[in-house]
Amino acid sequence: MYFNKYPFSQNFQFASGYEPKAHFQFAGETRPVEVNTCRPGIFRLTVRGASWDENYSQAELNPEAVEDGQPYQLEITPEGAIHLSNTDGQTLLQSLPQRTFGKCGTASMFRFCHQQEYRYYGAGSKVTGFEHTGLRTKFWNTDVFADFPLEQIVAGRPDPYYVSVPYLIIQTPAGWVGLLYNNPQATFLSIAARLKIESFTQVCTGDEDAILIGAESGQPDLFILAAPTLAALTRQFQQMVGTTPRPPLWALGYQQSRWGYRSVSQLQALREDFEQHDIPVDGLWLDIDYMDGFRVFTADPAENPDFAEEVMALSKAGHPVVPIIDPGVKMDPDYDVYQTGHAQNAFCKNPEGTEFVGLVWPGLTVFPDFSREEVRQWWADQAETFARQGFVGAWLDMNDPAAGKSNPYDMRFGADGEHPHETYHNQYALGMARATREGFERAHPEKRIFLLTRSNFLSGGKYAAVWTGDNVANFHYLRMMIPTCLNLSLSGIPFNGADVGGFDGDTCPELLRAWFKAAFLTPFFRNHSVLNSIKQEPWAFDQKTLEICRAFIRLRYLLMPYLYQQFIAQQEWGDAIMRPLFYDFNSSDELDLSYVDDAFMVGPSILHAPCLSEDETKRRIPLPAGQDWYQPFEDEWTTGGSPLQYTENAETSGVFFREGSIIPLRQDEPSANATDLLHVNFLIVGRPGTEREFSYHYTADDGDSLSYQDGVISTMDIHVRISEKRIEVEWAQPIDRYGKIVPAFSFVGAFDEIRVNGASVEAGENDFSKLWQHTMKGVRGTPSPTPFCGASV
Ligand code: NBV
Repeated sequence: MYFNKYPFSQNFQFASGYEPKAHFQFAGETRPVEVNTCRPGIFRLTVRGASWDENYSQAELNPEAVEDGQPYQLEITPEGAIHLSNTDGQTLLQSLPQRTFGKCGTASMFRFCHQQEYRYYGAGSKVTGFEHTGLRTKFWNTDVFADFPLEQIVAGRPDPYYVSVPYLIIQTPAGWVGLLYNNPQATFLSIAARLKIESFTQVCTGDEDAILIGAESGQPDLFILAAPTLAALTRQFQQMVGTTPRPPLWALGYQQSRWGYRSVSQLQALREDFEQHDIPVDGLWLDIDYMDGFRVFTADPAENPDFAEEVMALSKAGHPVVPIIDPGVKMDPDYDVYQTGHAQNAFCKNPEGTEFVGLVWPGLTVFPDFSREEVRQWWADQAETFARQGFVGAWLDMNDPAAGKSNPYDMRFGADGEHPHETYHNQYALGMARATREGFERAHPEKRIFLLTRSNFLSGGKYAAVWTGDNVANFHYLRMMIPTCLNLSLSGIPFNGADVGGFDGDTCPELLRAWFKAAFLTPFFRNHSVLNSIKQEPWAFDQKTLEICRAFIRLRYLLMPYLYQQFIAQQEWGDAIMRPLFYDFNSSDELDLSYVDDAFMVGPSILHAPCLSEDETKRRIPLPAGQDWYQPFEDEWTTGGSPLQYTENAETSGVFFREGSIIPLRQDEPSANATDLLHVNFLIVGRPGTEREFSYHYTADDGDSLSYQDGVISTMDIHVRISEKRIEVEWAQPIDRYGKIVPAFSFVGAFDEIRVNGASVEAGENDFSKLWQHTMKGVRGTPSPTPFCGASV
């Protein structure tokens, strides 16, 4: 697997014809092909023959689970050209006759026509940029710091990256298309890419106007999805690959990690630091040094003498301890995990048929073969025993898989090592996540489990959230966070985030502040840094940095009920959580949203456009048209449509609430981490002086158990009517099995008359801007009114 070389279409033989429901024709041979319409708007083309008869993909794809879709037409001509059109006869995507499907030995590719107007997104986790025109990329889960020179990482765009999702999203003038290559081996994409000889002379390859999607080996299995909007396409794709299970609330809170946290007593002290600095925090994370000689599923008895009791105690106090779990098992005959794994033939083989040995933290290390069900069961048993010590979450690392300097091609899969490395390489992390989740769920059948993984594969979002791996503490990686997270979000892994503050190298106060501000609304929010780097907890630098980090963490907790609703919508329908602006809005003549990679939506109602450069305090914010926006930091209204010149000061950021929405907030002071979803302050984002009606549906549950699956939830429906300076709110609670929701309401702007369920509410009891400012201050001892905010009714 060469990172920088790609199958070249000139070396491919393209099918000269297509026999419906039968095969592609090549000179002297045919290849059977199956074409299915799985659901309206979801087509599948599977080609067989020679080495392609079996598909080794372990991605769980379930097109039958897709609720609705629009009818589209997929036609394949006798010359093998593909034509995708909508019911109005408009073409979304097409390919050329006798130049659509090609083979080159074990490799395969589909070739489609690129159009100038197309825009491209998705492709999982990449740091190559947001919109993908011109990109050539491979999918090969990579331990980036091990496989690229540092100088190429620090200011560069290393590719391939940790996660493989061979899924390309295409915006066409007639609708949205998704191309998914369900192939676990080394897959590739070339999107109107131009080639150079020795990086100088550009040559014409004939593929400048083509989209190539294919694999170096393995069965060609192409899904083509079509939908009128990106939101509809994303729902379709998410429902097909599986939506993200409803997470425990704590996983949405602020997480504190660092390579160097090695004992639970250290985490206990950390917790006290948070308390002392009046900063809410949820998960506290343990990196590899907590283990006994880096043996997975153990704890160092010297550092952690009362491991289970201490873990339980912290967890009971509301701070789940999240331990790192590496797949590598120390090759130590006196270590029970190695013993049982060895006895059960659980480890990958080398070509000579003995256990494949890699070189990672524990020294000589063997690797469980997660491709096999019986090995996943064995691993789940180990994980179950481990989780019983009080863990409801885990952090899966090095599962690219990383075997150090040992040649990965010597790592084979199957009980007798019968499958070559590339067959399961990209899905190693998927198998590890499935098995670990199963073990943790068995240990805590009544609880929601949270897993974070570094690598992942297509459909893996339902087992584990993903962080963007080892980034660098510099502004380049801060800028890359938004495009990387956005593309991951659209690729079926919506629960994601970056190492806040930067992992490698030393951060500095300016960067830490900027990163906290930029990331406070990303789906996953964790501060993490490398061993021996300068410390980067919120209080590690000066008072100003502490206050800003604290303020933005508190704002996240204030917005926790809103964030949680986005995870419910993800689980139920597959809606993206963090989204590009064009997910909810159209570009206008003045404002092209296609390339906006420095601003994002969180759910449908909040837009965030942070400053991302060292010396940037002013920036242009593309506020979508047809819409008024409320700026909580400035307590001002703005009308969207043209780019806004925004000036950020130390304590503000470009946050905008969409007019016509309702944002559920915490009612209490957000200095504690626990969020009470029954006591909610509904912020009505309605602009006085308009004529408008809008509605909202809110769901509460205990945020921790699975009782919501048995209907133990409470819901609230709210309807708002604004007429000039008068606002009327009506609410009802159709379901209260989890308990009564005790609502409060806040408003932005001066209304003369406010009525809630017919009763008049005094203006002044509900001033949202005061509440926002109060939350920002975050200074211990600030008097907190009761209720903290909102007009109680
Ligand atoms: O376990 C140590 C680190 C961890 O902190 C980081 O987040 C992972 O991405 N881990 C990689 C292994 C060592 C990498 C040099």
